[in-house]
Amino acid sequence: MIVRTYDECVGTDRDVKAENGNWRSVRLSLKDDGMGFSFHITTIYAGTETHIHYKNHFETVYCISGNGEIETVKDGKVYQIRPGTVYILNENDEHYLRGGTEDMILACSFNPPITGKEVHREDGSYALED
Ligand code: 9YT
Repeated sequence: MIVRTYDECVGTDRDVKAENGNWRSVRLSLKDDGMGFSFHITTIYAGTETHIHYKNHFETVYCISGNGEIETVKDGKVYQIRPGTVYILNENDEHYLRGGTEDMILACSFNPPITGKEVHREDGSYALED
């Protein structure tokens, strides 16, 4: 069994901040744990907008606290995100993720798992490992 805490991950390689300052993500579990998914606690800062298109990954996201919204690009639909909301990107949905009036804390799971070396690309995706 593997046990680690959020506080242990803060300030390590697992603690990743977006170059544009829009978000911070603490990756509690990565590919090398061998679970088939990765698990992250992500903070989306209030008032920010991030274009995301995980073409190579499925992601499920649960809102723990704060508020924000997600807009799907293909149809322009806007969904409010509040504590208790889950959104499931089962179609690799391209979207805009917006922080609301306060920072939003999200629990995120990726399949396939993130390795920890990915960089958010121009097109909003992460590459698959070679
Ligand atoms: C909400 C969301 O898409 N989170 C993604 C996690 C974060 N960008 C990361 O850990 O790379």
